[in-house]
Amino acid sequence: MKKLLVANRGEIAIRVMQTAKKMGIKTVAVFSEADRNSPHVKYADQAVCIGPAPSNESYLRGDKIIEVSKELNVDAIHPGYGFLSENADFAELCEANDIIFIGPRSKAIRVMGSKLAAKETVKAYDIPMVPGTDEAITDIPEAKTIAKDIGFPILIKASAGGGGKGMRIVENETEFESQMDRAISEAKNAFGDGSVFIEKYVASPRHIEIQVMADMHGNVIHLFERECSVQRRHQKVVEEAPSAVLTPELRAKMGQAAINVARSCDYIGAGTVEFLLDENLNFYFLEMNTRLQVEHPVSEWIAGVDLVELQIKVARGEHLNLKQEDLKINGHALELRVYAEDPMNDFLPSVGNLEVYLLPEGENIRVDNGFEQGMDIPIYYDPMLSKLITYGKTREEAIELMIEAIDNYHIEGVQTTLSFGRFVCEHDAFRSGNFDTHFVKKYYSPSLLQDQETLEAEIAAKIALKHFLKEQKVLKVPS
Ligand code: MV4
Repeated sequence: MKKLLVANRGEIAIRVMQTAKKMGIKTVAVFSEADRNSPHVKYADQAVCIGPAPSNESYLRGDKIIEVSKELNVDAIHPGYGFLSENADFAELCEANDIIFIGPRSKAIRVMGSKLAAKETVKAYDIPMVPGTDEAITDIPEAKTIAKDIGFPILIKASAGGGGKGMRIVENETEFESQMDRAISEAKNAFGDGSVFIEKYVASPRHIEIQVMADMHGNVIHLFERECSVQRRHQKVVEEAPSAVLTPELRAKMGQAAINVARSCDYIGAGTVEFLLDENLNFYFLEMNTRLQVEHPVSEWIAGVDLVELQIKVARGEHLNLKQEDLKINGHALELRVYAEDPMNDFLPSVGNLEVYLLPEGENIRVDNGFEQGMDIPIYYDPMLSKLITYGKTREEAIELMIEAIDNYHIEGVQTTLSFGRFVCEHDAFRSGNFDTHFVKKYYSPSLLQDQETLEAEIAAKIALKHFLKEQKVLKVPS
């Protein structure tokens, strides 16, 4: 593999190219007209414009990207996350054109893209699943009987959904039919596939996911868990590894379940198996994400691996040289997603110019960043600016360092989620480790951020006054 094209933008494009460079592989960036001056374009050895700003005319144009790859003699394509990363047709197109797709084979992407096909596939592998139906619902009265057996509340999920899209809670029997009708028509509209199924609703779960890595020779390992319960409307905000609540025994069990999920679909490369964990620490398989995830750095830090390097190696056909029994968790890592969104105003995207943009630096701080001072934030894409990652020997150390790093991250020109990250890190529920997926809904309101800012301003004013008075005294003494 001499030349790698990264079919993505922003921080992840740079992140992937960093490892490619380290491995002596030439890099090709693709970019839209909106990204002409973006850091990922400058960072690459070669860069090609693939179309206008809207992603369906640029970053989603698989055909264009293949064309560029052939022209430039590209050996492999890394899709990053989002865009084409979980597009089975694109993986197939790469396969058909003899270009290595850095990810699993198209078949695994397709199976895991359908929640029902995924359930069917893992069935023989003894994976715990939430009680529910495992086939698309065609007969609503029959489904109602099943729902009554399971017990309300239940959740209707779209098979083609995922990441929270196409879900509906049904609290009781009387609303079952109407909710079912709506769910089916919504699924048809959103995904072109009206298949839905039902599950018992797990009321206050944690979201725990396991990082897996598989080679072409049947070796599959897991790289422990990530705790991703701090999320807002299915958008993760803070992630960490390891989870504050897993015991070594539970970790081993969930890790083995994740490995089995990967085996069930002949998985190759980096993947993530999502689980719900209930209050009694029962875990249930939800879905598998067949890509490198945004939050992969926290796993890299505690496991001491470079996941992109492993992805590239297994894509070249190499054997995983890591054995499960040799892997161990070292310390604790925390990630805050820094979005150009206004936490005071319902997290509305806050686009504009990055008038000031200064990153925190230091030992145990990593910033995976895609922006620089003076840039405009394009309106066309996800407004994530960077990921701020901190590490500590203990969870407390990682949290303290995160607060310090947030304070040393200077952004002016747009609103960001930095202040929100500080709120999370200072919250008792977060610090105690006793929280679930309802954390944000339960504890956050903009007024708290306001209060916090006022409090900080007051403290700063007090300190300033103290210094002022001290100086006054110093001045007074000699006289
Ligand atoms: C659930 C659930 C409760 N019970 N399934 C949301 C994302 C998708 N991967 C599955 N999700 C959920 N499935 C059952 N049977 C609650 C969620 C859920 C959730 C899961 C993970 C992280 C955040 C979440 C927020 C709301 C709901």
